[in-house]
This record gives sequence, structure tokens and C-alpha cells, in this order.
Amino acid sequence: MTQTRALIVVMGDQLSLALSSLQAADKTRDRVLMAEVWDEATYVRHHKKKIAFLFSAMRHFAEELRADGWTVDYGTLDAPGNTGSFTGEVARAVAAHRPERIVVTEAGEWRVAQMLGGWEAAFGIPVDVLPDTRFICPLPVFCEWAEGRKQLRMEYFYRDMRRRTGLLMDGDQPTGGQWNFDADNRKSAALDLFMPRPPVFAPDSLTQEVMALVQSRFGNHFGDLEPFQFAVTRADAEAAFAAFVCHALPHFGDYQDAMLTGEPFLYHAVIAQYLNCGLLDPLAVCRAVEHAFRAGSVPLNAAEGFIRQIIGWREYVRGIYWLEMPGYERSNFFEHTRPLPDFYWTAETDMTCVRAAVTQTREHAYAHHIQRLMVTGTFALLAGIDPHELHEWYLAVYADAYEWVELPNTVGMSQFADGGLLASKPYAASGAYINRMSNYCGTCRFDVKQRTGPNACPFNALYWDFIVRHRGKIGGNPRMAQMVRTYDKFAEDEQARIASSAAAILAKL
Ligand code: FAD
Ligand code: DLZ
Ligand code: SF4
Repeated sequence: MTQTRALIVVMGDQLSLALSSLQAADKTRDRVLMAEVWDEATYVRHHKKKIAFLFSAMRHFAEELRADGWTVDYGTLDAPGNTGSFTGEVARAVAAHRPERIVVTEAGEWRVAQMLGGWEAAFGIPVDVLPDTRFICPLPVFCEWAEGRKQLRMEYFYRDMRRRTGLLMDGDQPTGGQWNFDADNRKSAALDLFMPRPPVFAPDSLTQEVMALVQSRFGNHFGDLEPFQFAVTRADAEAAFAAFVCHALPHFGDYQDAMLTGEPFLYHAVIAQYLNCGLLDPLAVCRAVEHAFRAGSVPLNAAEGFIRQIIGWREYVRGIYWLEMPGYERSNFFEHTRPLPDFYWTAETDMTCVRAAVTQTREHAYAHHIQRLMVTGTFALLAGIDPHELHEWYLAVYADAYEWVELPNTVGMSQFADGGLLASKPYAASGAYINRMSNYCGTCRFDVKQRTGPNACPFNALYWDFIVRHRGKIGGNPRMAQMVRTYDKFAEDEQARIASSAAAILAKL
């Protein structure tokens, strides 16, 4: 047997053949290590469907690697001797194979990066940590972009990424003469629209094995394991993406902010879980979308809106994460301390919008962006929920959640807990926003038009209560100052009714 030269450690969100650690390796002499480990499955109590998705995708990737000629050590969760941690599994592999070095692509989360940092000393061999080239913007380039800027606005970063990739560019000008077509993306959906659904993939025998394991070991975690419909192979993830481009992308921009009862996916791509674990490549999906636009099958506002989410928002939040960690996870600008209400887990609330978002999260390990931002996120902001508790909730319940992408979205965008590093103003809104963008309010026990009283939409009193509670912190923001002035014009007895309605709602939480 040849001596293993390098041990290539591949983590659960690194399921790409183009991974830098694999590119640097020699499949005839090096050995890949992958492991299902208890620590990763429980550092937050992940949704059952998320664990099943990732374990199954990992097992299929190990098969893909073997078929490609790699030697792979794969530790299943219940394999005898599984130590339960990355470091423990690497220690076992080092003892068994005595590699000359360890090679690993940098970790997606700060917590794990710290762990890798200890391996050289622990194992006494060199550890090469390589950049994650699946991201379009290398971290040093992001740091350079951020340095010296007073405000880190996504829009300017995004334009640089357009220039860097050449996506939707005609020479040095943006295609269509505009960088951003977001103004066209504000339609609320109607029930009679044709609703595409993401394709459904029946669990194969590997996935069924994983599901049985998840049911027996993580049966008390949040979320429904069945029906399990995610793709778990690269080929199926690509088929899911192709179906999106064909059926949903043409309306992606138009209905990006819409919410509709019984329609969890609308015109969204439902691919973040594939992008984030490596089954889909971000640049490749953007190139495919540009191609669909140039071929005339999707309009520019849809193609631009989609590409902006990936080369703009996705890359930008990753840059912010690494710029601000450690410490970002404890940001709490508004000093909110209220515990997360139980209904984030049970969905037992009379608020139709929140019930819909939590119910589909339980069923699908998915909610689309506006549900995360403007329903569960806005409610938590208005109610003064501890942002760290909320962060752990988002990290646990979504199949696409990894800290590098979830944390800036929760702490920065949704809770303004970083004091405005990421968002230009808090995403505080009354029930009127949800009413405009959804059909939830029509079937709600609360009245979205009432501001106070037992039947009033809770978002309304909480919104004004939030404005007045935090006027000292938000009054300097021109977009919020207007709301403070509006509040000041309310009659005193209305202000008193707002205070007592908000107090009653909060007392019930
Ligand atoms: P689509 O709406 O179809 O968008 C296409 C793609 O664009 C997504 O797959 C995603 O890769 C990217 N994208 C869109 N918006 C964002 C964004 N704000 N940040 C980063 N990428 C974006 N996204 C995650 O991938 N993981 C998370 O853990 C996560 N947590 C979030 C928490 C909160 C509080 C909020 C407000 C947003 C969060 N997002 C997260 C961003 C966004 O909600 C999801 O990327 C999106 O809902 C995934 O569904 P989709 O694939 O159908 O996306
Ligand atoms: C999310 C997750 C889960 C649930 N389980 C594993 C696992 O058992 N093995 C593994 O390699 N990765 C897992 N992951 C993904 C990791 O948490 C992720 O790779 C790191 O957080 C990235 O730094
Ligand atoms: Fe949500 Fe208020 Fe509308 Fe009810 S009335 S669905 S609580 S916004």
C-alpha cells in the first residue's frame, strides 16, 4: 500500500469537486477524510431535515469522489469509535495513516476556523489551509474594498462584482443601462397566478438510511423529517436549478417580496441549501442565468435581481462576517433581552403571517427571504427579542443556514443589532407592509387596520412602541426621524393606548 502523503479533510459544506483542497491533491497518493460528527449536528439543534439533507449529500459526495478515483475514509455517525468531533476524527485518521501533512479548504464558520488553527500543534504535522475559491470575492479583496469606507453599502460592492465577473456587462457599462432593477420587483402575488413548484426528489436507499439514523438520534430536534424532497446529488441539484430557470426565474424579480398562503416557494429558486454545501457553484448558476437572459427566455429585471442576490448579497454578507468576527454574534445595538417566544417553535399563535412562516419552516426547513426578514425577523425586532437567541433559531431551522451567511442577515439586516453596519435603517414595519405584500391578513383573527386594542394587528402597536422606545437611537436616521415625528403628532391618549396595547402583547409573550 502506498504511504498517504496528505490527508484532505472535506467538511459537510465543501461538497465540490473543484474544492481548492482537492485541486491541490493527488488522488493516487492522498486520502480524503469526511465524517458525520455529533458536535456539528448539535452545536445548534438543527432541523431534522437539514441534518438528513447534509448527511445524505455528504454520503453521495463520498461516492462521487470514489467514482472519480479518490480514496475516501467516510465516518458515519454511528460507526464504532466515532469521536463526535472534527478534531477527534482527524486525530484517528492521522494515527491510522500517518500522513505527511493535512490539507483543508478554509472553514465557513469562525468556530471551525479556530479549530483548524489548533491542528498543527495537536498533530505535529503541517496543516495547509487553502482559500475557498468557490466564492467570487476573495476575503483580502473584500477587506481592501471595506477599508477606509464609512459605510459598507452592498450596492457599491455589487457593482464591483459585476465588473469583476463581467456578468450582465456590455463593455464597462451595465446591460440595460442600469445596475439595479429592484424598483420593478415589488408586485404582490395573486392566488390565480401559475405557481411553479420546485421538483421533488424521492429518497433513494442511502437517503432512507440517513433518515432512519436522524429519526433515531435527533428525533427530538425541531422539524418534520418527512416528506423529504431535497436533491442530495449534484446532478439532481442541477436539475432543480434548471427547473427554476425554466419555470420560475422569468417572474423571480416581479414577485420577490410577495407572500401567499399555502405557497411557500412562489418564484424563489430554493437553491441556497445546494449552493451553501457545494452541490451548486455560485458563478456557474449566475452564468446560466445570464445565458437565459441573452437567449431571450427571461427578462432583464429577473436575471439582474437573481445575479444581485448571489454575487451581491451572498458575497457581501460573507465579507462582513469575516470582517466582524469574532464578536459580531454578540451585537445588540438596541439592548434587546426578551427570550424567543415559544411560538417560533410551535407555530401556536393567532398571527396568521407568523404561523404560516413557522409552519412551513417546520415542514420544509425553508422560508423565503421576505418571510424571514419581514415576518419572523420584524416581529422579533419590534418585540425586543434577544438577537443572539434569534440568531441561534435561524441557524438551526433552515436547511441553508451556516453562520457566515445567517449571522449577518439576522444580526445585521434583520435586527439592526450592529447599529447600521450592514443595513441603512432598521427593517421595522407595521402590519400594513405584510398586508400589502401578502394575503395573510384577510384570514387573520387580528385586524390589520386597527392600531390598538385587543383585536388590533400586534405588529401595529409594537411598531409605534418600537419607534418611541428607541427614538434616541434611531432618531438621527433621516428615514426613521420621519416616523418619530409622526408618532409625536399622535394625540396623547392615542400614545397611551399604543403603550398599553404594546405592553399587553409583550406580557403575553
Ligand atoms: P432566492 O430568493 O431564490 O435567491 C437566490 C439566491 O440568492 C439564494 O439561494 C441565496 O444564495 C442568495 N441570496 C438571496 N438573498 C440573500 C441574502 N440576503 N444573503 C445571502 N444570500 C442571499 N441565506 C442563506 O443562504 N442561509 C441562511 O442561513 C440565511 N439566513 C437568513 C436569515 C435572515 C434573518 C434573513 C433575513 C435572510 C437569510 N438568508 C439566508 C438570505 C435569504 O433569505 C436566503 O438565501 C433565501 O431565502 C434562500 O432561498 P432561495 O434559495 O429560494 O433564494
Ligand atoms: C451542518 C453540519 C452538520 C449538521 N453535520 C456535519 C457533519 O456531521 N460533518 C461535517 O463535516 N459537517 C457537518 N455540518 C457542516 C459543518 O457544520 C460546516 O462544514 C462547518 O460549520 C463549516 O465551518
Ligand atoms: Fe400578520 Fe397582522 Fe396581518 Fe395578522 S393582521 S396576518 S398579525 S400582519
